[in-house]
Amino acid sequence: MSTHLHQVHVYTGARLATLAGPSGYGLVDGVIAIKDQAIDYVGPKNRLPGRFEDAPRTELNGRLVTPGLMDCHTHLVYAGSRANEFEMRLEGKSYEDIALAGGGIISTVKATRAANDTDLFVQTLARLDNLLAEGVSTVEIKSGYGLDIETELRMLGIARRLEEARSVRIKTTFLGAHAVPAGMDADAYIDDICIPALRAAFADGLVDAVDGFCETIGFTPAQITRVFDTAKELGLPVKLHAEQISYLRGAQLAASYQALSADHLEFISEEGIIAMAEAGVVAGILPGAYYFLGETQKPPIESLRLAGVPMAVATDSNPGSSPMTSILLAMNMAATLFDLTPEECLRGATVNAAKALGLPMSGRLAKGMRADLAIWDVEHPAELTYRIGDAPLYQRIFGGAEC
Ligand code: DI6
Ligand code: FE
Repeated sequence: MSTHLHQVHVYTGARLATLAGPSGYGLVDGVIAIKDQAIDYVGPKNRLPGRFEDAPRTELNGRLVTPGLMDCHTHLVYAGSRANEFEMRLEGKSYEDIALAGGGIISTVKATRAANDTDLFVQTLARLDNLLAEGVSTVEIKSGYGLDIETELRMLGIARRLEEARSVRIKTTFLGAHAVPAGMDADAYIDDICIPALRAAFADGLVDAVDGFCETIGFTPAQITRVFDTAKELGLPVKLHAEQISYLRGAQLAASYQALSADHLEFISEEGIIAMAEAGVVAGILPGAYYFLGETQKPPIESLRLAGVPMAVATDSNPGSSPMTSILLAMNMAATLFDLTPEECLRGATVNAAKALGLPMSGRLAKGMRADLAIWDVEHPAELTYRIGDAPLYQRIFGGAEC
């Protein structure tokens, strides 16, 4: 964690992928000046305002500077591993079969409930560190492996505590509607546990947004509606796991609540795409789960693009369907598997991820934006999406401070 705080700093010799406009990398060769926690100037060196004349400087020798990357969909807090289910799937069982037989999410719930806070924290921190080593500044983290009031709150509390251990911004999402606990009725679970857990977590200041798993193996739109109505009453934004393995009109449901994002969307319909476009809902593109589950139905990227739905790219880091802690790999997969352009991938992990998190002052390099930066040992931004297994990070700047 950095202790080097400064008031003003100028980085010279930078190649800046500003992403400032609605399209293009917004490449600028020049300088970026930071004052306190915000970007004060981005542009050519000869127009740097005079007030920065005596500011400390760092020469970047042509290195690429991007906004700090943002992973806007993760389930980073959990205990245990599901390698056994990975083996079962390779022996022919499906993800749904395993879930219906009491494995899947429920097996991670058992491990998470059994883990003490220290173990849960340490296991999560290791995953977070993998993301930070790839220039990530902001991570969204969901609950949903507790499914009881105590453990849902514990997960969110651990997510919040990560901000004290590392230079990172955490956005917490309550995902009580993730799976039905063994032996319980889904409706009773929503009314008697999930919604009270949401109210308790909110009262403790632990919730930034509310999510649900709207699938045939998860919750129905009617059940999600009850959770979303509670979120609305509490003034919390919503988002949704929608149309990943079944088509339940989750995208339309998310749009009707002005959700921040609807994520996965492999089985979304044209009607769902239009609803998202009209409501300004971000599409969370999660190629890790598609890859790891060996799915064949891809999200309709070209239709989303044509409709003007902003696309975010995230890891969906979780033990069951996307055991991945690399945002750069998610970007690479979004390009290789789903045909997003490298520019869309970078936007997906910066400006559009910021949109999906309700953080309009992040994700671009422009005056007034938060000074979360990633400085890379590459010449062109396409290299970030192109490489596999290589994190060419030179330096991370978080809130204006070098990490
Ligand atoms: N996100 C989720 O929450 C589920 N799928 C997904 O993409 C399942 C996570 C799990 O299997 O643990
Ligand atoms: Fe997920």
